[in-house]
Amino acid sequence: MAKKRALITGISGQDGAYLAQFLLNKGYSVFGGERQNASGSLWRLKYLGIEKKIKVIPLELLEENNVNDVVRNGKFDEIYNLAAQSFVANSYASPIFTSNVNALGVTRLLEAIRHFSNKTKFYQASTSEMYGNSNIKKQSEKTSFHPISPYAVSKLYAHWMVNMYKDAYGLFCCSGILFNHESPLRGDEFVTKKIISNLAKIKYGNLTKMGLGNIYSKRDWGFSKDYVEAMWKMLQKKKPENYVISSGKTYTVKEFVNKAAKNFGFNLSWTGVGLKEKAIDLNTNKVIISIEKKYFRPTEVNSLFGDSTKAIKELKWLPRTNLDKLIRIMCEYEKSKYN
Ligand code: NAP
Ligand code: G4F
Repeated sequence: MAKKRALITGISGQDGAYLAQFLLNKGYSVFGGERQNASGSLWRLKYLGIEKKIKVIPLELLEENNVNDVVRNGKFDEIYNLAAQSFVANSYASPIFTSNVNALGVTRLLEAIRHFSNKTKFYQASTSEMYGNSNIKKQSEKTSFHPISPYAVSKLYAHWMVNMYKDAYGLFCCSGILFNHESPLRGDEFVTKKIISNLAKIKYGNLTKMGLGNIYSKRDWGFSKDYVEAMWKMLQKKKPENYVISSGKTYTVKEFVNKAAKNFGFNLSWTGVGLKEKAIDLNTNKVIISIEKKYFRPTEVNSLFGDSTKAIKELKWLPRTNLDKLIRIMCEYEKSKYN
């Protein structure tokens, strides 16, 4: 039987790398879309030892003709749209670019599928950020959306477009509403990676301290490698449906810092409030974390806490890696850079 053909947009990103690895193990031919003016690095694919197994093709979501050509010529069985301007904090400075890629980029892909490849199944990377500050304690597929950043608004547009193309044109398209997921391959700007890589630099390198923003926001953090499996499972269902994918546990950023610091042998003591709050390492009596205004956002999602009951039941999917284990994996990776 011919190998299934999958296109992953955003192949250079965290999830792109783990999903590519997962699909190769399933026997797929994997094509990866890389944008023009890309960061130029496929280091994540190299780290996983799969860069030679992926057929990388130029794919810029801002370019309608490029999107049409790739979809028309690719004859893909499945397309996973992971490409996005994915950093919430940056979306306030670049709301138009963020919308063009994250919102209209998805319409370009859906239109291309509708016109040139309407049997291709489509996965869209939706996000828990779409819930905003929900008054529902645990967010599920039934919880209503109140996006509060340009990023979240752009993603909700895409989410509803996917629903619309499914209903109006009968395309097999669906969205995974994924809560935060992390790994050693996470971008340096995201808080988990920032905390762990900076703790490593403080312990083994030349950094003396790091600044953070709102350490009281809560996130439901899981492991990217577990979450990409759910994306694939969604496209193997008979009918397309949306699913929440989360760990079902929530922690503050401060709790994350405390757990990560223990992995490096720091003995943290917190003092002060607001912008005066800081963490001292009692081993050295030095301040290693301070709070800095520049890291606060104009609007903040205070708490995310996911309910994946539907995915657990219908996809037989489980979050296998708890936060302590995830932090251990990420810390070991950073420590290995200094050995
Ligand atoms: P990521 O590491 O930031 O990767 C984003 C990818 O999109 C990169 O490959 C990037 O290319 C590419 N890209 C950006 N603009 C593009 C454009 N105009 N045309 C084509 N490609 C473009 O993100 P991730 O953590 O893997 O997340 C994957 C997807 O899931 C994203 O859509 C994100 O919004 C969504 N999501 C993530 C999480 C999470 O916690 N990780 C949770 C929910 C949803 P460059 O390398 O060139 O920048
Ligand atoms: O790691 P973050 O930047 O992730 P955020 O904003 O939750 O978004 C991530 O998860 C979403 C799913 O919910 C994805 F859709 C999105 O693409 C991305 O992957 O920030 C997490 C929390 C925020 O509350 C932020 O205000 O950490 C807080 N924070 C505190 N200090 C900080 C910092 N965030 C960053 N990036 N840097 C800080 O210094």
